[in-house]
Amino acid sequence: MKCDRVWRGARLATMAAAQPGTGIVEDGLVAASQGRIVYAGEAADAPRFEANETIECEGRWITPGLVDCHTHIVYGGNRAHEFELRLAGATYDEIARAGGGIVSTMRATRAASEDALLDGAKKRVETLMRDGVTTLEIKSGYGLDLDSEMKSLRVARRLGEVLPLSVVTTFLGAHALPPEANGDKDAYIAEVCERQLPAVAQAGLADAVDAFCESIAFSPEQTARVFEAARRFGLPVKLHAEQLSTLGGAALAARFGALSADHLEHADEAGIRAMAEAGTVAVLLPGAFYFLRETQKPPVDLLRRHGVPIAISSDSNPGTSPLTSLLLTLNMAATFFRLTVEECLLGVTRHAARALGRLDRIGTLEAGKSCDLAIWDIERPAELVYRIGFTPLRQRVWRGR
Ligand code: DI6
Ligand code: FE
Repeated sequence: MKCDRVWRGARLATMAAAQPGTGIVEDGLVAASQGRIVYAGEAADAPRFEANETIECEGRWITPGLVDCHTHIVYGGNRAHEFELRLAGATYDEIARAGGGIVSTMRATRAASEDALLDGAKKRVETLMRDGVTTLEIKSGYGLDLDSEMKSLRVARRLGEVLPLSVVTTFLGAHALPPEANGDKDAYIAEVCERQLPAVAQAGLADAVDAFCESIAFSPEQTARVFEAARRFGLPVKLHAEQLSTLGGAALAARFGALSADHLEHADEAGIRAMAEAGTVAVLLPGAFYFLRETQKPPVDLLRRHGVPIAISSDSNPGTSPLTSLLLTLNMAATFFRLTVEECLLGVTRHAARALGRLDRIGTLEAGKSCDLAIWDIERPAELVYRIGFTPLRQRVWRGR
């Protein structure tokens, strides 16, 4: 059988649902043609391939390329000064209410040119890529007006054109209230639903719609309006839910069949049961938990008991998670949230792909999927979670290259 490339002599963690755990194959082979996997599994069971190129992996491990399914990585400026204020005792909430926080990044994002936003984000994305990331979700939400939201989403799309990775975009107009709304959240939500979202959808700039459901942001009722608008344009939804308080965001997300509900530190059992029934993925974001020095952990045992798939993401953003390492994020998920190595690895592969609605294309090593691989210089997969500030990535393969 002819194919473009074969990787052999590798140990695989296929992450395929059909196999137990992480789907370990001790003597594995991966074959790719035209950017897709045509075979991944035991070398002994593989058809005889005639490849244009054969790569000897010498016992290295291959996992699916990693998926970072929740970032706000396109933004202007940074928030180092607010970090100093927090070190001096101010809280995230106080800074946000005093006009800092998301709104300070909004000002810098509005002021930045498209090229400047691209240059800034590109460096951060390249850093994530050194951890083996091949698919990245990027949200808007620092523009908070039509032009700046469109600008941010265009930059996100361009990142996927200038860098060898797949970018999935999410419209997050309902992230915070811009100052020109003069405190009128309902009027701003109307603007998001009637003006921003339709324009973004018609321009094809968003793959999904998100909102920040929180007392410092938008209520469940306002969030529901955004979700109804998304539904009118056929866009799937996801939600920043129960990060700082219990507002019922998890159940709300489930009610709209959301791809994911993210954060969830304060989620209750009713919300988690609803997520399980709806097939909504829980995206845990230990970087924000760490950086805000939170003490309330997400209810991991409840998620396990109800069988909710758990994804893990960097939440890379300037305010609450200035984090650009997905492997460090895994170490945090294990250390703070007590996730197992298997849960961590599934959280940045199969379950993260599902949180993006892309499980049919990425997230596991299975025939038919995009040949996105991370090849690692490690002895066992636990090393990907164990180290702090070290990337054992040998090679990243995106769409077969
Ligand atoms: N939750 C978060 O943690 C980030 N956005 C959100 O909705 C915070 C973003 C920021 O502070 O800039
Ligand atoms: Fe976020």
